[in-house]
Amino acid sequence: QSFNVAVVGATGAVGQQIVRLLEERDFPVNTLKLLSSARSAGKKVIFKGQEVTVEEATPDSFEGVHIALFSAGGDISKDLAPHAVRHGAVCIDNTNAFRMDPNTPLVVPEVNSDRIADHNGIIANPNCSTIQMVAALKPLYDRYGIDRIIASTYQAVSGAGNQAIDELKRQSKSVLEGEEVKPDILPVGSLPVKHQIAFNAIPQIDKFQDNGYTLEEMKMVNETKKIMEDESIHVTTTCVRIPVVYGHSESVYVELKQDYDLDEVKTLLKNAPGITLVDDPANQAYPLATEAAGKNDVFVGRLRRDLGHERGLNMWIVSDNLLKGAAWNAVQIAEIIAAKTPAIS
Ligand code: 11C
Repeated sequence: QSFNVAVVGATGAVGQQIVRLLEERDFPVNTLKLLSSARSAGKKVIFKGQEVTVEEATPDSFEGVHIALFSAGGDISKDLAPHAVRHGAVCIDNTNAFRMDPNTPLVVPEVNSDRIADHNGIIANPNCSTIQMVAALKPLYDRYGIDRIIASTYQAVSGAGNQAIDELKRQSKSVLEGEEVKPDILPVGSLPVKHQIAFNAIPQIDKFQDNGYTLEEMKMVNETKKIMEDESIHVTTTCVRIPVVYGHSESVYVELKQDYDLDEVKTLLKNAPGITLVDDPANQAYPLATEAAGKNDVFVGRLRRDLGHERGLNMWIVSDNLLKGAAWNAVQIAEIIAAKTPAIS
């Protein structure tokens, strides 16, 4: 049993990880089509020892494709995913294009894998900062219920793509060598004002919305409610870009609906799928971006009861934004689809 797979955005920060994971997981690939914008077409990528040439993605690229993984930006997904569906492919979309569409499931397998079956050709992968938070909160939601979430994020530059990684490295070198820093990409490539990211913290990820929150902050608010299927949860967020390359960190304060026992919380998290508990203050053990980078799990620690609210709990949640936050979550969904789909070749 194997599948004709297409990766759209194959040369981007997430696409590269998808291709690597398909190989590492030995995903049942019959043919692999690597697609991109015209700019990256012609590049070569090695998959299982074979050179694959990246092709320009067009509406007809999806003929014969069974599973298409998109991570080339929302506009490309909006344009091309419907064509992939027309050709009979199931699309797993890493962009914001379809996430809040009521007919598109928004899936984190540890939380709501049962929703995959509801798809109409497209399954949306949530935003990276949402994925790691809901994966960690789901066991607590199921046991106690959740009234309120207050999250502050410390996000890696790789969330903004390979160019932002280059920018952080270039700027860090300039600062250390006493040269002038010329910000070019962050906080938002398409906006005129840029800020230094090296040795700085920028409280803006994506564009501001009319309500004063950024789009990244609103993604966390809206996606959390959709994935948890609970509009009553109060969610508020502040998203900050910091000079880290891989791994988003989050300070999450959660008010549970029922009284909780801290040891039970630890046990629930220890036993939860995809979660690694690292919570040993006596030995200064807690999740770190440097240790989460390159791993598929979500790491949780610094668990402590709020000093003013009996049902308040503080947590520190860290995960590799390109892996569980994007490529790994998408490949997990692809694996679930593959396991449930009859043999096709
Ligand atoms: C960031 N979270 O860190 C963003 C990247 O909607 O999938 C992911 C954007 C998205 O900049």
